[in-house]
Amino acid sequence: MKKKTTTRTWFPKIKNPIPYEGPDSDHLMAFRHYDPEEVIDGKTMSEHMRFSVAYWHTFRGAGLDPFGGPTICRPWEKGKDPMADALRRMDAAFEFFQKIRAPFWCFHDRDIAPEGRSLRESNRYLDRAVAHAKDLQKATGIKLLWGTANLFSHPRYMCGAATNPDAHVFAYAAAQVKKAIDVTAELGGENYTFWGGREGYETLLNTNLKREFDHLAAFLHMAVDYARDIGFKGQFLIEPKPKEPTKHQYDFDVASGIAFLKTYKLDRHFKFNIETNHATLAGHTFEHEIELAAAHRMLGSIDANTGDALLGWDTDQFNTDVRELTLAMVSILRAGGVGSGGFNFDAKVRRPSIDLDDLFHAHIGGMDAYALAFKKARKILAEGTLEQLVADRYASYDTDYGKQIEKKKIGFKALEEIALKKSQPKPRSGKQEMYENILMRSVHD
Ligand code: XLS
Ligand code: NI
Ligand code: NI
Repeated sequence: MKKKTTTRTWFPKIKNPIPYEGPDSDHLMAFRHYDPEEVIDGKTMSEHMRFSVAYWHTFRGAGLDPFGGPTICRPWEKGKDPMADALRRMDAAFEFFQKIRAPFWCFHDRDIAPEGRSLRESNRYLDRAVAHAKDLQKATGIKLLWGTANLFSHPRYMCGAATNPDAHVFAYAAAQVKKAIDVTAELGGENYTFWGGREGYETLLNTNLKREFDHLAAFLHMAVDYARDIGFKGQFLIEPKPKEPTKHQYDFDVASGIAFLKTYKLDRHFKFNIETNHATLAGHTFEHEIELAAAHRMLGSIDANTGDALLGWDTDQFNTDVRELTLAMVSILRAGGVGSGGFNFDAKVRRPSIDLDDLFHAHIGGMDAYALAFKKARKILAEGTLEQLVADRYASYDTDYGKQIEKKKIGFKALEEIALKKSQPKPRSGKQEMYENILMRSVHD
């Protein structure tokens, strides 16, 4: 990564970069497991992990919650001229990306530039921010993992964007996404994400569900067509979430996403951006969502965070649960990785974590936990005990009539003959506790 050369520093007390000191270090401003330069299988850890910082949380998060206003006040926010603030904030952001050693970043259009009084004015602000981002990317070597459009904050989108009952709002959202794809392409973004924050309904009483699904599909087809027209080669991603802010969101989870994309013949163009906290909100585990997307070759990227077991909403916390992450990593590695995706920390510091240091502690923890999980998952797969046990569990489908079932070469009549001839199937233990002990051994040894 190239060094950035600006005189002003926003994080004077933080070393550039945060050092890797190994598992025995007791320094809190150091990595213990993530050594970006460590080479594994011919690739650096930085290339394996493809960590990304989420602009909206780390640089726009002010600690608001439904009961109180901002608690977090950053030195680069002067509050006089929104465009000047945007540019200064971006300098601070790129200094942060470098110091924390994240090779990627992600943003919504409205995170990096203010919303203007008209679409034209918003686009003009965005162009200025993008020109600055382009310079900073060039100076630092930091790249854009994905861009997206904020189609949920402004009141015009309160009843959805592509699924809004008013075609005028649909048109406005289309214009905004067109521009967001343009700027993502301009900055060399490797993916473009759609998270359908308000694409859903609050009550069926006022909703034509079928028309809204059709409109959402039409919108995504238009995005795909436009990307083709301008030669944008990035991967399109859908980020499922079952609810919040909307009561029922259409991209509920990976399973409903697959059904939607296949129904509307969009599946060739999309993969999934899976967020841990969204998986659990949908009543799934993180690894379930990964495994399902991978099974359909639609695993695209990860929004790395976690929820709180006691709270029922998207708390977007940094995840340091190595056991959970190891399970996720096993599924990711088995699927061949995330390709052009990465691990984007869609996570925010808690409302009382108001120091600049806290941003570093948060990311260090998240990056270390993921790096450690990556190594543990590799060990589990290389050692092969779990893989072998699972293969053995399904071995009856490798030969004879089991194989014919998988090849669809046998039907009910022939299977009935077999069943009548053979004695009762002998129950075999699922051995869950033994599997759990194998995992525990791998995570804790
Ligand atoms: C919100 C989502 C959002 C997307 C980007 O819950 O996670 O932050 O990642 O629009
Ligand atoms: Ni997300
Ligand atoms: Ni989220």
